[in-house]
Amino acid sequence: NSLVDKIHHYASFPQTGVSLQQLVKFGQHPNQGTLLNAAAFLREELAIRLSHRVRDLQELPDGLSEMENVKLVRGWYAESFDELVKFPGLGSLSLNGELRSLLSGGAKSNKQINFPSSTPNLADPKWSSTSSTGNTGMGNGNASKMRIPIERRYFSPPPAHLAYPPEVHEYNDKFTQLLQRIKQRHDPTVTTIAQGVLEWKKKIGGDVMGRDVQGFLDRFYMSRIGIRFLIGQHIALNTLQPHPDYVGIICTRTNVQDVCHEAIENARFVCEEHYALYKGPPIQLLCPRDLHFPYVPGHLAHILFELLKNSLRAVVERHGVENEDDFPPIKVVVVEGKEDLTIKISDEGGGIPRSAMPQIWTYMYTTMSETQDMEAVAQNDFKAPMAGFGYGLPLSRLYARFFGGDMRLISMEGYGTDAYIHLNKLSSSREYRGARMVDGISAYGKSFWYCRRAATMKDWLYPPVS
Ligand code: W6P
Repeated sequence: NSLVDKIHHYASFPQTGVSLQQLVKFGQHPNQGTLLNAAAFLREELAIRLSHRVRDLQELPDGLSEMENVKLVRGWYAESFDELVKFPGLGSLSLNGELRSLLSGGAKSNKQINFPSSTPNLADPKWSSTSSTGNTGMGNGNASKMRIPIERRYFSPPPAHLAYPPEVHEYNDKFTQLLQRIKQRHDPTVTTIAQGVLEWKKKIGGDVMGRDVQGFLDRFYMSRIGIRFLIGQHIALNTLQPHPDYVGIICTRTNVQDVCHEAIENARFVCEEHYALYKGPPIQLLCPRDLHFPYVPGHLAHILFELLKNSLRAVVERHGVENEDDFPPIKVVVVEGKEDLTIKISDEGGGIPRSAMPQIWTYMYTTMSETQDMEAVAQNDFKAPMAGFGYGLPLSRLYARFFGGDMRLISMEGYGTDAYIHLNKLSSSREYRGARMVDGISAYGKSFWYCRRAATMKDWLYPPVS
């Protein structure tokens, strides 16, 4: 089977890490030439990453690979892989000499926006119809000429030499649409794998998950975050209205207080709905008003929302819905250090015994009975927000780790829990692949960073004091 062979071939290449810095720098040159280079890079890189996942899904221990839902997900990965490798390469475009040399990386390399070059063997025409994608540096001599100052980029028409023929735009749009379809196809991956794991757990009749399965799921979901991040970034660069603070889905000035505020509102809302409360436990936020750093706001909001829900649930269940007016507040403190940005969420929800701690991070941990789990998953009710599925915490920690952060829980059984979110201000994408990081760590230059202090204490308080 040629698809199996192709997957096997691509899976023999290592995946290439991409740092946040590369993406920001690249995204600030969003003209057609570089977008096409991004398409060429992504087509190959995604094919490699997807092929690795197909292989991993085939090699799961103890019959987990044989679960119908796991096979279903594997099928999606193979299908998306197939669509990517079948997508015509840049070689299919009839381009003029200037653009061709721009895309083939023949000109001098501009190190500043150099994307990782892909694995050389894939340039073999046997595997890729575009030999030019083989070693395409993202930038080159011409790229520096095309550089448009950030504040003018959005509002002036492109210089004449950037007006590419319609087929270039068509090619670019088609590729973006392919990525949109692929992203959508994989939307139900987490729920479907979860269902597969539950079936498997039932079949082997065990309640404990081996370390190998836990490790597999960590790597698998981390990889998924990376793939969807790359796809989301490309789609955003091609479809979203430009915004001075955004490069694709990366916000170069993610305001921590704003994101905390939003997560607090959402978590409290969900809590109030779930427990039919008039007012959920109060949440106090202490955060410098102007604290910002480059990040994907959606990732941070997701992490905060997840932890806040856990704290809210613990407080409500410890103190009882009938004591609505006497809930002890949950305290969120945000502090900026030189390297780290740390968010601590403290609740008085009674804490967790140390013996239960390791379970918190497993994909098996749940506060619901198994049958309830099965039903909820079957109904695709994964988002049932307060349900306590047990996937929220390990997944949130992966989101934190994705850009070099981490998450920790410290508990005082009988009193409450402190959750720490550590974020790396010098963010760079680090994906886990086993114990080893795929990505090199390239920090931002120091000049990029500046720390502003709150003018007065009231700037630090939430709700805002007027
Ligand atoms: C708890 C259990 C928990 C998990 C995660 C975050 C906060 C809390 N509080 O009682």
